[in-house]
Amino acid sequence: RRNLGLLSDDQVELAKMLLNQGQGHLFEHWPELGVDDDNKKTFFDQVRRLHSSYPGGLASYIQNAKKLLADSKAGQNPYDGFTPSIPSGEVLTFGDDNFLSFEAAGVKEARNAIFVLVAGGLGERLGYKGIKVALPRETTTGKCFLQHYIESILALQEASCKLEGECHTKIPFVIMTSDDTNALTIKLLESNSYFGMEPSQVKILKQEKVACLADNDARLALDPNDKYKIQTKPHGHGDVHSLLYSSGLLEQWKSTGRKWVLFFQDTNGLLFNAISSALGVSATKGYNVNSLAVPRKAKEAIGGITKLTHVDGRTMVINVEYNQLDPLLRATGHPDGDANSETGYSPYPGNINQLILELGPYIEELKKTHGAISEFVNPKYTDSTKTAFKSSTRLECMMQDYPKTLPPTAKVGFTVMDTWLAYAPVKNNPEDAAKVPKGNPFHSATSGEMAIYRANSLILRKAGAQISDLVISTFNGQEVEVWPRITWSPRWGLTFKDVQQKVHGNSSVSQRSVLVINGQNIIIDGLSLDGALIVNSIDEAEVKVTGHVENKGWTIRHVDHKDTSEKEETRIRGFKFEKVEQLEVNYTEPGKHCLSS
Ligand code: UGB
Repeated sequence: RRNLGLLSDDQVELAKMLLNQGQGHLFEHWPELGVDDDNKKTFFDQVRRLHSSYPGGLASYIQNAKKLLADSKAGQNPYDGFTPSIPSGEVLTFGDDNFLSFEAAGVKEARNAIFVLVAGGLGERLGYKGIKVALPRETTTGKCFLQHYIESILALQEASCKLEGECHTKIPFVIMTSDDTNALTIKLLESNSYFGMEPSQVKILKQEKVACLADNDARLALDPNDKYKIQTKPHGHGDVHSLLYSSGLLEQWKSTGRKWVLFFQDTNGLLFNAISSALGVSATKGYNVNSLAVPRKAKEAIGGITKLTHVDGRTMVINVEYNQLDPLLRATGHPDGDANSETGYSPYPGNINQLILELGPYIEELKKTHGAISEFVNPKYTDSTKTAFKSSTRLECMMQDYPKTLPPTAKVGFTVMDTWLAYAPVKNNPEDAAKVPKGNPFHSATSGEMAIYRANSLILRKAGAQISDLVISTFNGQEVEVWPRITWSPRWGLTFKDVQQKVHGNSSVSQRSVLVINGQNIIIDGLSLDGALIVNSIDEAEVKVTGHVENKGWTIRHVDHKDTSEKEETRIRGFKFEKVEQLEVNYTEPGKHCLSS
């Protein structure tokens, strides 16, 4: 009350709302008018931000928190009343006729797509200091994840438009950032001319953090270092839905005929191998929601896609997060919990958090929910009385929980792909990765890069080329398969059909080789490679790569992750290339060329 004279009308309203929600402690320490007045005003700036960025405002946040904290204290299981069972979905086999026809359908649809990258996470598990999308996807070319994603979207745009004849569609690309990643993401884009994308195609939506909760009464926590600031933490990737809703972009896109929104995560270097076919599945099957999945090893830190049937008859196909799947199974008559079946995999496909939503029904749903996603709270209690927390907590939400509010008539499906083709995220630091149980994926920078070479080698093999077998090596304590280091630009091998048309069966690549294909019209026909070969060409050139290329190539040097003389990007993968000898050719003139030695 003593400070009322300081506050504007809307600040008074915010203060009243906080007091009504039992938040008087936030003001208890405030001195009289005239002392710390600027800090008090800044406090309300923050309150206003927290209030406006949450669907329903801060009062809703506090009420939701009270309910979820009470449920948590009572040990209430969020899946009470639900029985899990194995769902059925579309299972694709790479390279067969079914796969090729879904891929073709997906490329056709791509001109109606919008891509949304959720990149607000700091990647605490990886422990990397920078933003994760700036990490190299592989170190043969050194291209970062963001560059690869943008080049892949542009390649899809071009291929999709070609099918249409003349078409000038620019596929929109949204990046959700947070205070932790926003400035660095913008800097990465700006200092690289948006990696060839038109800046107007890119929309950045920054998520706000949410207020921390100090106790079971949902009293907001003050920052321990600043008593005029509420402590905040990330709310999770589920924020992407409310941000898209409030941005007004969805309606704009609908009015220009767009049909699909594709969500994806920050460090999956294989994802675009799977995008076209998965989009084809959505379009062909008419799915309102399509989640991409891969076979999952029990206990792997990815959610399991599960069919849930409630005692009241409701059913839904939804991701059950990895820490909840085991208790849910145990509580419903599966004494082994999250265990592998005789196939060696969990019967619940692994969610890789690539969602394809049909835009029209998505907008209709968001009109109802305003993008609010079912939340959860995960307090760490000091003891079994569950009366106090070890540190403040907050509500969280996940983007894959979007289908939870959908009506039973919604068409919710999923598409399972081979892991080698579609999923190799970079999430774990070297120490944690080395401790992963044998047989489970490391999800580290080491395995993420090696997975690119394995996938490209297997794709070329499937196209008929002879690719030498892998060798096994250990980097940063992780035993990984090392295949020939083959990479290509997305415009060269966007789909399997593209690769089939550009690689002829009479070609071979030895295990120690490096092959970089950088240009659209490069045909590998009768090449026998034993060493390092880099082929660059402009679009107007048509290059036939043939003959025997042999040189000393690149060797792989081990790097210890504790070796601080190396760059962090190198240390976390545990190896680097020593470029001993290579053949690099550049075709800069239009017309037909032949590399033959
Ligand atoms: N992210 C944000 O943009 N904002 C946030 O506040 C938090 C994250 P994590 P997680 O595919 O491997 C997910 O931390 O949440 C972005 C699925 O829930 O890497 O542990 C962040 O930048 C799980 O079901 O993953 O697990 C990143 O791009 C499983 O699918 C993305 O959200 C798992 O991913 C994911 O954040 C997986």
